[in-house]
Amino acid sequence: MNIQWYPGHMAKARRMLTESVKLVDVVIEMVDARAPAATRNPDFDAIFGAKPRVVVLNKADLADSARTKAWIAYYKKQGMDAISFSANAGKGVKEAVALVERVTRPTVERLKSKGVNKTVRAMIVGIPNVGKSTFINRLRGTAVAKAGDKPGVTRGKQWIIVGPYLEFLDTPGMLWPKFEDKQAAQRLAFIGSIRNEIMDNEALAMRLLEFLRDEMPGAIEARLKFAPEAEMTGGQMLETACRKRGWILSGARPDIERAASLILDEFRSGKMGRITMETPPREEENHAQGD
Ligand SMILES: Nc1nc2c(ncn2[C@@H]2O[C@H](COP(=O)(O)OP(=O)(O)OP(=O)(O)O)[C@@H](O)[C@H]2O)c(=O)[nH]1
Ligand SMILES: [Mg+2]
Repeated sequence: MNIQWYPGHMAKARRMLTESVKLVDVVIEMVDARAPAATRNPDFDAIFGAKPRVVVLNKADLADSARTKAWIAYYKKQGMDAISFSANAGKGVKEAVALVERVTRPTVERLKSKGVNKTVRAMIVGIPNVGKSTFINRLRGTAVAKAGDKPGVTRGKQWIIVGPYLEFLDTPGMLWPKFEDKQAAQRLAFIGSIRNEIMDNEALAMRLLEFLRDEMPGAIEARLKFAPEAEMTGGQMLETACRKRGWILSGARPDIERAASLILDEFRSGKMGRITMETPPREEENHAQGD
């Protein structure tokens, strides 16, 4: 899988973020709790510099809760406040507001002592489709930011008033120029953060089945009605799934195309079970990197 993706609108998004960060008190970096490392944009460190930044692990309802906790502990150890969130269900609203308040308290208090009621401005950033707009809508309580089930829904930045002294800047999802780590790129594709058009659905579904066979064979058994054997290829598993689930065309040919897109959909919507594909780097690795 060779992905080189940096269309013009991503370059524009980068410029916009660089400009916008000057207008806000805190940056909320949203990652997908199912792949907190792969969905983290490595460019953000350079773009946001010293601006206070917090992490929200969204789509926690689709992720493994023990691993989500481990990731939160990891971020905190790195000196970054973090919470989990389920924007769809609206779980974590109080914690999210408290998080923003915690980080911006010194500025708010300083101004209060001068008699000024400061409006806190937070910018939400992250790669496409992690749930930035849905998160803002949840915090506000009404759906004002456009959200949707595909990457690239938010096109430009948009200020949204969340409370009397709280405003959020919604921004378009931003990917990074090169996906050096092919495994990470694959995880992005599994969860649907990379557009389907630049990936072959069938190849992707085969890779996903191989991943599930190794990590979560129970999901294949439960949803696709067969026990995957260790030596089965992704292609063989896809064909078997067609037969077991009745995705068959005339002439008894397996409907591979349909199977691929249905399997990807089932995985992405959590029907195959809650799964986190990544664990936080271990202590020793951190030290090794710092040496
Ligand atoms: N299961 C689940 N789905 C979510 C959650 N948050 C958002 N979604 C869904 O994810 C999809 C993307 O949500 P958006 O809010 O449009 O994502 P975004 O980050 O604003 O995307 P772009 O504007 O394209 O960058 C939508 O179909 C949402 O309903 C969540 O916590 N859990
Ligand atoms: Mg959006």
